[in-house]
Amino acid sequence: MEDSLLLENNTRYGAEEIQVLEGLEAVRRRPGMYIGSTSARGLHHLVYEVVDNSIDEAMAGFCNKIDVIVHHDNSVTVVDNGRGIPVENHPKMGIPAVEVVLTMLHAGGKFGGGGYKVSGGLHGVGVSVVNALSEWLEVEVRREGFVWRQRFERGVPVTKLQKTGKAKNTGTRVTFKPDHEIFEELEFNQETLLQRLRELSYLTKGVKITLVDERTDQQFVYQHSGGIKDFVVHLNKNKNVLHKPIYFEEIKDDIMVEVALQYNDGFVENMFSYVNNIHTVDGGTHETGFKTALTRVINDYGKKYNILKNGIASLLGEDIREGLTIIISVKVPEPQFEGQTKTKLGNSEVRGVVDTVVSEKLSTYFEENPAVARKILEKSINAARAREAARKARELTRRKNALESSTLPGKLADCSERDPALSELFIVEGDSAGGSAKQGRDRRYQAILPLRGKILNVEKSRMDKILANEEIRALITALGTGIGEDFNIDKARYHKVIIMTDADVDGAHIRTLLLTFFYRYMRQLIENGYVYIAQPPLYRVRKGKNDYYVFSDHELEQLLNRIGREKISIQRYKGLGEMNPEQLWETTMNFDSRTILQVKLEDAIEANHIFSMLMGDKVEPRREFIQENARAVRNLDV
Ligand code: 0RA
Repeated sequence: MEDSLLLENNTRYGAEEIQVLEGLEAVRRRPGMYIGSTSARGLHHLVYEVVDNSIDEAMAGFCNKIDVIVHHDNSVTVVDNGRGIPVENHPKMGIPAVEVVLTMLHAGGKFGGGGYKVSGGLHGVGVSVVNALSEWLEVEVRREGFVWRQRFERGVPVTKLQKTGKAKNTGTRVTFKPDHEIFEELEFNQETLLQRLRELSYLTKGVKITLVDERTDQQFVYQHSGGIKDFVVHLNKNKNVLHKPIYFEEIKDDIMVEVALQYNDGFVENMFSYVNNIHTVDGGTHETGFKTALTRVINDYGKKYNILKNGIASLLGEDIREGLTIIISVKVPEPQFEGQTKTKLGNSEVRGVVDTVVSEKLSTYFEENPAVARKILEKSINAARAREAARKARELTRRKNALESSTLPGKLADCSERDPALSELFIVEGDSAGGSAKQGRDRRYQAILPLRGKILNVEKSRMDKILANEEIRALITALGTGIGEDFNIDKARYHKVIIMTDADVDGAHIRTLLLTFFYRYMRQLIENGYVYIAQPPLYRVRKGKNDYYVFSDHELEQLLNRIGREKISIQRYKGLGEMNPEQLWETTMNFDSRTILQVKLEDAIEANHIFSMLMGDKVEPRREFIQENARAVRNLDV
């Protein structure tokens, strides 16, 4: 064999093995290329990657149950009841197929038994990547009447595939521990995982997805027999809806199109689009196809039945989409993602397919449900009439709000420095933390803007109402940039805008809200790298005269291992307000010792997504989220 390598222990490595090692090496050397980053986001992608494989199995019709278990040591298990990864020897490699799937880059799809692979976007890189980036990974396959197991370390098999018992059923179980040599952050965030699993459960109808968090002893179950139709109902909860949700799906030219929509009596368009289960924030050809079709179908219907008269010759797309909640999910064999953040579908063939499918299905629906068609037309005509007037009125009120007024808000404690490049603005949650920050700061370079609890209430409202919120207006004035179309980055009064919130749920909430706000109305602030998140400590550990500040549970473990567990006192900071000015300065604000995280556009996109789904338009969404989960727990199998 020419293409081979003689190892020290005299085993000869063939071309395939070399390829495997080189593959793993490449992944470990440049993990960001495969999973985006090695931050918390990349860490969570590992789970999504494994779950995606089970979702593929569900979409192929062989799996209806997926369990995700987060263990105490932040290792994760994903179990499904699919066919199990094949165990027979791979014809070319001469090793079990499951080992090939877990060690060869992009090997996952090669055995695919038809159907759609969700892979292709941000993740979809294959379980071998998860394997390469895990300290260890164990796979257990139930297939052909037996249980099979194999263990890997940093992607390299350390056991052969072993038959360990008999099995009546089939399925795959993968347990992995993310490698601390690779990831900056090792702790899984329960809500982040729940968010994605819930979304997947809507996108894959019928499949039952469970998250068991052994760290908190909690269990959550998501299952939606109606799929994206249930998703639309969920988004329209607490709204007055005009009709039952409309749902259809069709496969055309190898592209699967699934649409669910429902009008409410509000004025906001709420569209979520997905390609192979990836949320396409920036839309693309599938969205365009849908919009074109909807506009045409409604206009045609209006003309055909003489509803469009009285001076309105035709309706604009934006008129027709007022009050529309819609999910479009397409499955495309070879998706092309475009744009800076790769969240826009580029495949031009999809536009025509979606247009055709939506046109056919919707016109049939309207012929069969004329009452619904009339309601939608009536609403659209009102929208068209109100459009001009509304826009003028809106602009007037915005001006009146004096967002660009030169008087700085009273609650801002400004810095004395006038050079924006040297100035920082801390946006601080709560008056008491605001007080500490004002006392603890370096007043030459650091300005403090406390946000009162009231900002929490605005989660009920849509963004346009948030703009009327006093706290937000103070923020806009303090920043000096103006907003939306009038935004001018050159007027920014600070080149560091640092969000400093409590390390609890409300804090996360306010951070999400602020990031969403920046993303929608001051995107350049993020693109220019001006937005940061402060990292206050989670614990203070006191031993004798020494104080140690730690920033995660993982760090706490490490510290305790180092300094011992005797004669110590541990304080968990529930809020910034629990720190005195000196502590806040020392741990969080001091230029020399602090860590601040620069917000990337992707972080803001994620925040925006979470905001729209969880907070944007629901009454007391946070409580509802918890209740929904509580309900889910009661619905668990008994
Ligand atoms: C390759 C081929 C087949 C299934 C799978 C992979 C598979 C992979 C994963 C990963 C997690 N769960 C999974 N379940 C299945 C099809 C095998 C056949 O034709 O029977």
